Amino acid sequence: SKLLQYIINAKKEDKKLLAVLIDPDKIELKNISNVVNKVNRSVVTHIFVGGSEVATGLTELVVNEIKKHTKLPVILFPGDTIQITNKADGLLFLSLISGRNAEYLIGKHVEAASKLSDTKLEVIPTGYILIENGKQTAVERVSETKPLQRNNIDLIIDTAKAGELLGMQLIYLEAGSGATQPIEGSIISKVKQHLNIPLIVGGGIRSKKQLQDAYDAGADLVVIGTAFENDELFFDTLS
Ligand code: 1GP
Repeated sequence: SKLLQYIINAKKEDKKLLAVLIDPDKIELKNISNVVNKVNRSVVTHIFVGGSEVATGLTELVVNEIKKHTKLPVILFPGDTIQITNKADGLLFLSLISGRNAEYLIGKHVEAASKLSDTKLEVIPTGYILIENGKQTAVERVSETKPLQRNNIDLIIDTAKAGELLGMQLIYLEAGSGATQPIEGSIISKVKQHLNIPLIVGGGIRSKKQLQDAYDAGADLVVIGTAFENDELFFDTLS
């Protein structure tokens, strides 16, 4: 459990972690070396790979290419079982616990089980909580679930707590890729107060200030996709 232990240790030492999310659907293979080199010389600590809708086999090609150019850990953040590849180092085994679609709570996991036991991937059980941010996100559409309302803080806290009690090792608060507004600091800090496991936050973070706000509120690891897709120099502005 090397990857998970690293995240737990970072949390203990209050060392903040930053993941870039690479969507295999939105990157060209020939651009990967260039993009990954920019990531390598930045403060980014992890590379997440995944998307809501990715063609069969594409994730493997993309991960293979990324691995050629970096020593950073590459962790799958899959929207579906076809995105599983043993070319990565680990996988967030996501249960969409904000929703009530059995497929995304346990169904896909059953489908993936034998495939996963044939790989050396470090599998990290993760409670994935989608929070409403003003517009419909891909996760909501693909999973056919409703996000939690951001003013229903008690429900958000209880959902995170239940995830921890079920044995999940990480909680991921998600506003959705390309969200208009990231998850508010007040939500992050309240969830954090009730949680013993590390907290991941992502969706709609597009500035250094928004990143810092998420860390200050208690995020242990922040995920950024869109801001880097739109501006490959984005991470250069952080230090
Ligand atoms: C999406 O949380 C990640 O799953 C990242 O979102 O693309 O908005 O940075 P953005």
